[in-house]
Amino acid sequence: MDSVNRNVVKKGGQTHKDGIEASRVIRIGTRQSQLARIQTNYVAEKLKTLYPDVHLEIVALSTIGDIIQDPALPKIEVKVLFTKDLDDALKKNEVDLVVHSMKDLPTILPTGFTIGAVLQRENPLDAVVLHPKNAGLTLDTLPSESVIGTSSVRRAAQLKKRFPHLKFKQIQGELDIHLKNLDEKEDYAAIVQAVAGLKRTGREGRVSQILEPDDCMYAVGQGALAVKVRAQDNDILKMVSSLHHPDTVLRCIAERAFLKHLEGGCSVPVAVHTEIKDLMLSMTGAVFSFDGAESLKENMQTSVDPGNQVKKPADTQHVGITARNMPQSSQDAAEKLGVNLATRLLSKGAMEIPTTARLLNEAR
Ligand code: DPM
Repeated sequence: MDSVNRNVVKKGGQTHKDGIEASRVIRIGTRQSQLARIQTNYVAEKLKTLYPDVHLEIVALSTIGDIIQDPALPKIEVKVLFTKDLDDALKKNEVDLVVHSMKDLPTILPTGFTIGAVLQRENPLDAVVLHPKNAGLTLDTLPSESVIGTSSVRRAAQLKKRFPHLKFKQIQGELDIHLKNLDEKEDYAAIVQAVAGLKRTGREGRVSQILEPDDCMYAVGQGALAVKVRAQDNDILKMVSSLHHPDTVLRCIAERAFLKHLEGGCSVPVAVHTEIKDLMLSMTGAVFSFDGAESLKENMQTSVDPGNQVKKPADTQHVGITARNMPQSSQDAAEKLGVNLATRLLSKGAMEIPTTARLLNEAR
């Protein structure tokens, strides 16, 4: 357990301006992985700057998901494994907040929890990381039959279609393991990972090519950090809400609403692209067959006003996110956009896209 703030704990009874007792110790739970620890430290540092009097502690837990890494498990189940032990700790008041990559959080959170903060999104795109021997090449110029490693069916589906001369193979484990296997073995010509994770772990230098949305659209929530808290813990909710990045909140609400609505109707790879410009939230959403041969893609827009003064504080959750300090109307509009886009894809036949060929290696 490392302590982020070793300031002397003040005597009880003294209340911070945001309702947190100065004597209260705030515990932040994290998984043991390198990315999880870096992301947790980042959030802890932000909180420390905003609330210098509050005593923060980081509690690192190993989770079942860190131990069992079965690539055959559908991603949604993996998400549950990855978060179960931390959820127990949060429920039992052993920790007060948990930092997650937004894209690893299920669209329906376990009862009693909410996402109390969504931090400014890092670059949400995916990047190619080359085996050192291929330096200077791109997915276009890699020789025919080169093997690309990825554990994401979303990436494989899109890239198979776009780069038919390449082969795609499923890889297991986490970012550090992927990179180690890439460099130390001769199995893969390259791997594809989120720019955000590479940047945060100080590996931006390994990015050789950033994939634009025409080549590969990103996963729902990719690049954003989410702070999960107990839905009833008003003091903590109020404290972390100052971390909300309004544009990211609205984009994530739209993306999560889109995914949640699709999950009810079909189970194929899903990808998105969202943007807020001139008070318009624009969203492109797509579904793919596992081999990428079939796909459906649509765009819709809605007007939002993320910076607008809060006339009516939002009192409901939007796809698991609580942002009372942001206008309810914009959050409602973002959620509606996601649902409407999913409905349109379902009406255009998203349900008919084959869900067979689940295993990447069989898909070609
Ligand atoms: C989810 C996926 C992956 C992670 C599936 C997808 C990628 C699989 C992998 C839901 N979670 O993207 O289609 O490469 O292991 C994950 C990463 C990050 C958060 C690593 C990555 C960092 C970036 C971020 C694993 N979760 O995608 O390269 O904060 O979004």
